[in-house]
Amino acid sequence: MRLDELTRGDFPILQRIINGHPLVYFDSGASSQKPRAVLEAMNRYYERSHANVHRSIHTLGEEATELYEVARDAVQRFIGAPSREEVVFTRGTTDGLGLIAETIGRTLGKGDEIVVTELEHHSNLIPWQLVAKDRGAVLKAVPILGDGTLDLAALDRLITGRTRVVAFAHVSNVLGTINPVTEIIGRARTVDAITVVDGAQAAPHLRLDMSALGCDFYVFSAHKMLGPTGVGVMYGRRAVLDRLEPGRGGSEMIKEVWIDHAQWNDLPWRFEPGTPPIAEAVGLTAAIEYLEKLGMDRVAEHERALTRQTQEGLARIPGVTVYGPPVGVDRGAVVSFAVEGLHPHDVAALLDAEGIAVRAGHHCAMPLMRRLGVVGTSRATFSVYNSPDEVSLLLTTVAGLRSAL
Ligand code: C6P
Repeated sequence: MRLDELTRGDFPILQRIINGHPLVYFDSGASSQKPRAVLEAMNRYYERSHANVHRSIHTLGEEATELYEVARDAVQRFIGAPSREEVVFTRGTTDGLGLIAETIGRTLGKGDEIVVTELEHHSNLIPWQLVAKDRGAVLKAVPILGDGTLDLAALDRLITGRTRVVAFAHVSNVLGTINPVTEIIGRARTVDAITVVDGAQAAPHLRLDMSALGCDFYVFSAHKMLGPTGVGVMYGRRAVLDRLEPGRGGSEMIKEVWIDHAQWNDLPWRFEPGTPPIAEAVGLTAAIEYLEKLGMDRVAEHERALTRQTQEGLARIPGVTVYGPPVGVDRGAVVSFAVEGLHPHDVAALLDAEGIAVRAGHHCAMPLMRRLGVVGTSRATFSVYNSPDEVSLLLTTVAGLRSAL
């Protein structure tokens, strides 16, 4: 059975009729839909076990803490992290990247260099701009080549003895490019730079193994991988976390506090100030269990097929441009395209009139838009519940837009 046939009935929202048409949801890259298992787990938690975590010894306090820490075990397993102490809950990818930038930022000095890439989401660019401005550090970007892949020869030139941080996306949210993570990390290692990987568009689609990747930090959001909004993960390599002062403080991230100083809590709680997103972590456990049951290799294979069908089909329509690595090069579940004569927003609006949800605009990657020479793109992104028939509908509808011009 195909994955969409297996999963579709688990997603209540997919029953919706939009503008008189059955919903075709091709915007999972912005936020995926949620299976009933996630909704029920969160509801059950609030109905039966809610209390704050790590502070109350009453039964509900213990139950909530247990459920929250079980979520950490689930994440550790899902991303192949060597230890649970390396899994820190955040509010999402942006929050995680901000936390890392603030934390590492304090260790940077004038003239230190931060290397990012031209295809970064603003969430992996602006925090570094703020840090660079604050510390007098220098921000450099690895350019992309014509096929949407990174210019690794330029990376070699940009990494110098002053490079302290190399921060880059695992998968581009616009082009779908899968960056060669281990290769980039290998080069960053030669100068002992800290590596930060934005996994927002990879975690929902690829089998992850932190031990194999060897990065210092890896961040992602639950809401793009069938989980709830408001919770994300910052994986941090223990050797690095151990030597970093917490970037943010308050609440239960301490052991002992005096007026003028404090002693930090153990990992991972040292990096989790304030009441965490507990119900959301419970929802994330359910999302991970759902994905694990399907099998991440199968998920990747299903989405790879949809991506390829979309790339090939769109490329055959006259006047349609498809961005990013060509067919045959492995990429994430993302296809950005342009329809000649139509603004990307018009494409999205016309598709919405047919019940097809795609995203259009700059996708929070303005430097990349500038590099591509466009104001924006239309973008279809896929998840486990999408089918080849839905892709066929997208293709005929886009072809119809062109011939109606
Ligand atoms: N990209 C998209 O439609 P948050 O919003 O914090 O969960 O994720 C931010 C983020 C960071 N990095 C990458 C590569 C991303 O794709 C995103 C979110 C969405 O492409 C919304 S702009």
